[in-house]
Amino acid sequence: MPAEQLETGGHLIGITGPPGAGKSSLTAALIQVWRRRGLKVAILAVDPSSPISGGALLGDRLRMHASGADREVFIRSLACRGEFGGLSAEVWPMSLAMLAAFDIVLVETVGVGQKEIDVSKMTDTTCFVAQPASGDSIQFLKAGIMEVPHVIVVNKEDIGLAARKTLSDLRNTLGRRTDADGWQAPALSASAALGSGIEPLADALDAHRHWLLERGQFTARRQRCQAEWLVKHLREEFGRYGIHRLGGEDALFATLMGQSRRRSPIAEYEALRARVLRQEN
Ligand SMILES: Nc1nc2c(ncn2[C@@H]2O[C@H](COP(=O)(O)OP(=O)(O)O)[C@@H](O)[C@H]2O)c(=O)[nH]1
Ligand SMILES: [Mg+2]
Repeated sequence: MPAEQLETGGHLIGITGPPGAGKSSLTAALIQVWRRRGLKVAILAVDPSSPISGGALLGDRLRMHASGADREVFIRSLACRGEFGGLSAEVWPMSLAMLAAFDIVLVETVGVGQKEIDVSKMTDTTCFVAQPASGDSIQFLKAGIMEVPHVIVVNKEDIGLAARKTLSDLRNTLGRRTDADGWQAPALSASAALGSGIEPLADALDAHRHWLLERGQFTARRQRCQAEWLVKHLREEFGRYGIHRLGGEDALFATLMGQSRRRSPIAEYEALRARVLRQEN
């Protein structure tokens, strides 16, 4: 077991993609795989189109698949969106806190373009669910509007040709591109309806986590997420003025990344907040 794994605990995963691509369906299918592997799973569904029914839908799917109530699976539908460039500022510390009790915390968000950036900056691993025959995601990738996710999955492979074509288009677009860490995102095919391709999807998500752990980049990634969150949250509360008071965004980011002692995001936020307020007096 890589040394980092002991201190970092669970896996924080973001699943995003256009409405109707099958994020909730794939999540329900993934839960079955993870439960078979003996993992405790928490799901936070952030769906602005149907904050309540989104979660209820997922709950229904689960009841369809799982027999009886499962105490090791936690599902919440969150109606918090907007203040944080898409995602509510609370989602990240909440999901991080949940990692103490669950092996996997998955955040489902709707995204069709720039919005994915939010969740990709909050999670260890980001999974993008592509809709067959929709060229949007490919255009966003090509234009560099969308950050390359860590895992791409074309859902609904049961519909055949259109799904295969989207998969090959995506693979061509991705080519040998890697993210800033050097990870090359795999593009997979699955069907939540048939339950096909779900094990490989779970494996690909886990492979990215292991890849980060083996390179000692896992903790650094978490730290980067925390720094992004702190800076964004501070900017939201105090505006550019507040960030300026703390030495400017670049310097603040560098300081936060350089810290060896890690505090919880809330404790860190309170400390920074106190510094801004002290200076204002
Ligand atoms: N044919 C087919 N339909 C699917 C599949 N997965 C989901 N769907 C359907 O696609 C629609 C949207 O699914 P949902 O999981 O709610 O998508 P979300 O909005 O991305 O969470 C629903 O009507 C699902 O039944 C699949 O693998 N194959
Ligand atoms: Mg959904």
